[in-house]
Amino acid sequence: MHIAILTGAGISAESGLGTFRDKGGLWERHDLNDLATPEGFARNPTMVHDFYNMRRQTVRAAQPNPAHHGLARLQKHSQYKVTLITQNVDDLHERAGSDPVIHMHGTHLVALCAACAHRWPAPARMQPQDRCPACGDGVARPDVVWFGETPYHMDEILPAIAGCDLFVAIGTSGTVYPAAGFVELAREGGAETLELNLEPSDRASAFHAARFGPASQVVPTWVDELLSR
Ligand code: BJW
Repeated sequence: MHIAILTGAGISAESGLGTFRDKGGLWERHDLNDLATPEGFARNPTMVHDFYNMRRQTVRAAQPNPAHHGLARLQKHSQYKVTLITQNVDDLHERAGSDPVIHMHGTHLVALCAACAHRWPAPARMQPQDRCPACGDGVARPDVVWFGETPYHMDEILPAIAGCDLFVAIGTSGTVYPAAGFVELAREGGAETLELNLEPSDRASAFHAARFGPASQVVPTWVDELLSR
C-alpha cells in the first residue's frame, strides 16, 4: 500500500511553532503580503529577514513531538511505501528520523541566491547586504516558497498523490493551493482520503474520513493501528 502524507503547520504546533491562520497565528499578527511575497521582500528585505531570523531561531530551539516521531516510525516500516510531503519550512520531520521528506514550500534553514539559485546553509542571522557566496552578486533570501512562486518538487509530488492508495492530510487548514487541491487529485486516482486535524479544516468535506484532536495524540494512535494490521 502506498500512503501519501501531507503535513502542515498544525503538526508542529505542539512543538511550540506558531501556525498561520489559527487564532493568534502568524498571519493574524503580520500581513502576509509584506512577509510572504517576493514583492514584500523587494519592498522591505530587513523586515522579511527579521521575521525569518526570528522563526529560524525558534525552530532551532524546538523539538519534534510524538506526531513527527509517529510518522517516522510509519515511514521506516517496510510494509508500506510512505511519501511524506510537508508544507512546513522547519526540519522537525528530519530530526524525528523521517527520510526522505519533500519540502514543497522550502526550508528557512537554507539560503537561496535570487540571481543564480545557489543554495547554502542559512546563517542564524540573514541580512539585506548578504551576497551569494557562489556568484558574489545575487541577493540572499530564505529558501522558502512565497505566494505567487511555484512550489518545489511538483514533478515528484503530483504523481505520488495521483497514484497513492491512501492520502492523509495532517494539521493543514486547506486554504493554500496547490496543496489544498491534493485531496481531489488523490480521490480522482481512486485513493481513500483521511484528514487528521485539531478540528475540521476548510476542506474537511472533501475527505472520506477524519479524526479530530491534537496531532501529538491522533497521529501516533493512527500509526499504531496501521502498524498492528
Ligand atoms: C492542529 C493543531 C494541533 C493547529 N494538532 N492540528 C485563488 C484561488 C486559488 C489559488 C490562488 C488564488 N489566488 C492565489 C492563489 C495561489 C496561492 C494561494 O493558494 N492563495 C490562497 C491563499 C488563495 N498559492 C500560491 O501562490 C502558491 N503557488 C502557486 O500556486 O503556484 C502556481 C503553481 C501551482 C502548481 C504547480 C505549479 C505552479 C505558493 C504558496 C506558498 C505558500 N507559502 C507559505 C509561506 C512559506 C514560508 C513560511 O513558512 O513562511 O506557506 S504561506 C503559509 O501557508 C505556509 C504554509 O505552508 C501554508 C499552509 O498553511 P498550513 O500549514 O495549512 O497552516 P494553517 O495555519 O493555515 O493551518 C494550521 C492547521 O493546523 C489548522 O487547520 C489547525 O486547525 C491545525 N492545528 N494546531 C493538529 N495541535
